[in-house]
Amino acid sequence: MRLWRRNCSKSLCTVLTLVAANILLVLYSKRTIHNWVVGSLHKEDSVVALENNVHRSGESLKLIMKQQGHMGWGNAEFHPGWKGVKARLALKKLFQQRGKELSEAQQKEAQYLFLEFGYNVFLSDHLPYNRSIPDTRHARCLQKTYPAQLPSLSVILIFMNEALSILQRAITSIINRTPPRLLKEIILVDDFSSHGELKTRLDEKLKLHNQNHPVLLKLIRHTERRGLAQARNTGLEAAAADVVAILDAHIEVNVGWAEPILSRIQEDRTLVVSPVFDNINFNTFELERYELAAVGFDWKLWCQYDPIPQAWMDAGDATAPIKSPSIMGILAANRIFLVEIGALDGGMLVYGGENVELSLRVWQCGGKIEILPCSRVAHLERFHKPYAMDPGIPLRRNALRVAESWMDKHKYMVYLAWNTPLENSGIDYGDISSRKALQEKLKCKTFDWYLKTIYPLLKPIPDIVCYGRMKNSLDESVCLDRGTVPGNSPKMEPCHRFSTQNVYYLLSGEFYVGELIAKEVIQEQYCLTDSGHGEDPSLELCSEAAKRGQHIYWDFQQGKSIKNKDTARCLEIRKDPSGPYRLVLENCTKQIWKIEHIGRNWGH
Ligand SMILES: *[C@@H]1O[C@H](CO)[C@@H](O)[C@H](O)[C@H]1NC(C)=O
Ligand SMILES: *[C@@H]1O[C@H](CO)[C@@H](O)[C@H](O)[C@H]1NC(C)=O
Ligand SMILES: [Mn+2]
Repeated sequence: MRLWRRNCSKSLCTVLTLVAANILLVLYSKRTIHNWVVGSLHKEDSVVALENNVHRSGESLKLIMKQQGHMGWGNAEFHPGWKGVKARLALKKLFQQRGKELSEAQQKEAQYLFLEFGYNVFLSDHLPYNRSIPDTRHARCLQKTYPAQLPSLSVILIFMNEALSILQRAITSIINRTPPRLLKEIILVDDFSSHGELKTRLDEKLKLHNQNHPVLLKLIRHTERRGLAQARNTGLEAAAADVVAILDAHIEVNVGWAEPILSRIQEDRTLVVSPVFDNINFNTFELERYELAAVGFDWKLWCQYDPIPQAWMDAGDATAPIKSPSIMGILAANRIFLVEIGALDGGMLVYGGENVELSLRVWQCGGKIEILPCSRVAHLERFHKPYAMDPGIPLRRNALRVAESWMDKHKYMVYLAWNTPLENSGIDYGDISSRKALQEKLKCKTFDWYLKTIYPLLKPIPDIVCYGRMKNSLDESVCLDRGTVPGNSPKMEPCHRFSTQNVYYLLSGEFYVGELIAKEVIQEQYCLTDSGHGEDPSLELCSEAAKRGQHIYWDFQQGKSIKNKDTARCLEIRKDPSGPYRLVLENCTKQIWKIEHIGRNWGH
């Protein structure tokens, strides 16, 4: 999840800051992360360096490195810097705060557990399962009353290699903070964990719970790894209550979380609702309150917090449901309705994108999505996920599956954002006939309707004529790169697959450099600019550069020069003696450029 803290009166400012931070975060290369993670361990004199540690920690680190967004496979991508920073900080804090009290063996164990699970298991194991957390609801939520008669609730907790103490704390919070008459069952779905303590020890713990609360807990184990969407479906199939709440297992529900959900779904069975999340710090386990926000996504279908709709703010009721384009993943719905609209897409692999698929289907096929401000769930955001794979790989594959299933004529935007060719992408997104059958059966509306009616913030850009990495024929091992952030100097860098080397050439003559933003309000797209003086090209915010009359329009055709329409200077590269290639603006010498994917005018 990308997060930004929202302040009603300063939302735009907050958005801008956040987007800038995101751009920064995508910049770090594999080597940087390696230096950070390993470097920080080396510098941690008080602890045993990683190399001295058990072999498995080394393996875990390799796994993490892999998950931090290496560049090996295809052009899948993850935000490595963000996770790298967190990893570094977390390890540092872990030992600064606890290092003094811990024996060397304990320190090793804590470090091993941290790398294994992506959060401070050592600390979690020492915190009570029934710990109190701050009530983060708005004061007005406490005055709300709910009908005496409410639907029954099945809670589904899905997990894969979660620490047992985390699961125990989730279960305990649900039992203690849900009215017993409403809580029919808690269904645990294990997506084929390999971790030992989740086997017999979990069985024993569940038996203990069921002694106090007969038949409350059920456990279903997948016999092979089937991914998040399937795990959610498995839980849904087993559920029997009127309403299902499908949660991650690394959560603690807060007081009064269930009543707003149950009463709202009782009022309207076509609602899919989400609680508001607070963050459980993965190192300290302290709760960080998050402000209200709507949930959206970008064209990579990566989820993002969006501004709350103006209509909600105008209404002035802090407890009112917030209409939202999407959900983060955790959801509650009428069980029968959720099955009617097709549950989760079982064709999704690993995780990522399944939340957007469900969201589009809900809105386009007759349902609605709301965030309920009075229902709060604390969620632990790990610094790495347990699925042993670069998350960018399934995320891109799943995103293309969503695009092909639901986004009709706008699907090209997902390909563009992932820098993937529209034809012959080589990516197998699986059989989508079940999705098409649902569209027929439920008479779903178009994605165009969804964009116009539900999510006007997300803007298609139909006039991108070519996109991808851009190379000069003098040296095809280097690509135009967005350069250091903060900063506005584009560079030639060894080619890689992160979005800092994405280039989009528009019919208007603009060159977008870096990640495709394409969201209204968030005017953070950078344009290649000729300032008119000096040799150096720069990157300027497109919207502002256009207003200021800067020279952001270029003539370009595949295999030709890049010539500024105003200054008539060309973008060229020049090799300094014994140095790398440098970008310059100069009188044209017929250097030629190529962009990876020949596009077209995508039309309307
Ligand atoms: C947690 O459980 C213990 C033992 O049953 C009890 O003494 C304690 O008061 C509980 N704490 C909370 C916050 O409920
Ligand atoms: C570039 O071209 C202009 C106009 O043709 C000329 O006046 C100028 O001297 C040239 N600059 C260089 C560095 O050759
Ligand atoms: Mn989660």
